[in-house]
Amino acid sequence: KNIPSSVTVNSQHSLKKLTSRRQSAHKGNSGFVLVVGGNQGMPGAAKLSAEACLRSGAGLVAVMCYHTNEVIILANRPELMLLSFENDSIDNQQKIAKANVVVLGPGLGCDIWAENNFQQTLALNKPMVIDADGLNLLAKKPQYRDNWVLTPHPGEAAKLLNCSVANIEQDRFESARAIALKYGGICVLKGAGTLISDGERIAINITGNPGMAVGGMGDVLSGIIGALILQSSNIFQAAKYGVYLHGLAADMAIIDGQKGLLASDLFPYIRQLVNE
Ligand code: NPW
Ligand code: AMP
Ligand code: MG
Repeated sequence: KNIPSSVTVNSQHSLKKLTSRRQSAHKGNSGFVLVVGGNQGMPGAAKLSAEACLRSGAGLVAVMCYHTNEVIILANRPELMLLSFENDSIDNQQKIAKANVVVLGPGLGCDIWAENNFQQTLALNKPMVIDADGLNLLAKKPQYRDNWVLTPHPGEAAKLLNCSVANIEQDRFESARAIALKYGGICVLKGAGTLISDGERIAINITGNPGMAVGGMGDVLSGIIGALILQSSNIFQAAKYGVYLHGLAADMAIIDGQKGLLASDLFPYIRQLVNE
């Protein structure tokens, strides 16, 4: 209802092809994503995001999480690596510097540990996806950058614009545009009919379903977009592609019904779609 004519539909036809793996590819040139999050009580958010990066085609993925969560993050996913700002070894610091893209926020929390990691990650000045508590922290001290994708749900969007969730939902098109204009980069305003805006252009997504209304689903999206930034011509394309693919994977995964869908059920479909 009431879709302005300036809004495009985020369909398969409007998406540019992802770059394919070269014959001579090696893990070092397939892209290195660093996921920062996973505070106490929320290791799963960082793990889901990191695994989504791997399944979306990143060559290397490392996680920076609260130290007591390190074992659980590596459990059953030994392909992941661990890094930390608190470890001052040269190897650790060199690896942090090598990350091509950072996903900042899944399960990060908002305590002192979170705030320190948030500030140190921003100082890396890499292309970034900011999600979840990363957005809650950004809203406290707004900054403007061209090289980030912000992925708020309406609750986080309300904090970013200092208004109520009702205000956001009243005019989602204007809200998405306003966030991109205030903070720079791309805003992905999540929910049924996710919007992707760079402040001028807006696309509305048509994939996805109510089965996705479960914890961890947004964390998976942040990882997909992080990995697709490495395979797209620009961050607007990466955000549009990621949202489309995330919704389509969920549409494929509800073969047994919408209720009971898990965020991790999307992984095999994400892998299939990213190769098509
Ligand atoms: P309410 O309660 O409906 O009135 P938060 P979060 C509102 C991690 N997770 N439309 C909502 O309003 C995340 O990564 C960890 C409208 C409430 O006020 C984060 O780091 C998981 N309003 C952290 O938890 C799995 C909406 O926003 C507020 C809305 C907190 O993230 C779960 C809630 O937002 C989770 O991903 C909507 N669609 N959605 C794990 N397994 O480790 C929300 N609101 O406080 O930022 O809570 O999104 O759960
Ligand atoms: P989060 O709230 O951060 O976990 O993100 C939830 C994810 O699921 C977002 O990508 C939403 O767009 C998606 N989602 C949640 N509910 C629906 C719905 N009813 N229809 C389509 N997508 C949804
Ligand atoms: Mg979320």
